[in-house]
Amino acid sequence: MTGDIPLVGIIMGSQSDWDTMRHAADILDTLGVPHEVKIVSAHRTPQRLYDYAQAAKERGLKVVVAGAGGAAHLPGMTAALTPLPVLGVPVQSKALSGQDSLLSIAQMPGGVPVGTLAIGKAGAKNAGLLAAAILAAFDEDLAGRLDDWRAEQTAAVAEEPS
Ligand code: RP5
Repeated sequence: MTGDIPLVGIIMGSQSDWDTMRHAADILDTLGVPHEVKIVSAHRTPQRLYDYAQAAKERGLKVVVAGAGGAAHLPGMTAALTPLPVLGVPVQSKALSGQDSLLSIAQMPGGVPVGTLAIGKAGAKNAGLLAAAILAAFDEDLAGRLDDWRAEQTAAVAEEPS
């Protein structure tokens, strides 16, 4: 679903974040939610960040999913520059296993919210699901696909371990 006009922008601080952030893209693909994927670093490409965040709403995006690791300023800076909801994914860092990323993203000052997910793959997957749920509030077809996905997940849980 990267060909259609994107509703969700997935951004990440580095190529090295893609192994984590691909899980947000995968779930949006599964649910048929048009999205785009970009590398936008708060530290290495600050002008790209400004340009992306300031144009995001005007371009038709509805939700931004931002993943970063370490001193993870990308989600917070994005939230400061766009009125769109921003979902932050703490990428698991090498030095501190993502605790640094988590606290950098979660501990925003009051007034500039970032919806912070779990560290790593689970957080990226849930960010995709949460972005879809936000859009589904205004899209009955998508709401149906999300219900179906959740029902399949429930049906796939065995009652006993094999
Ligand atoms: C952050 O620094 C990125 O989000 C990434 O998680 C981390 C390390 O980046 P690389 O040195 O691997 O490019 O900005």
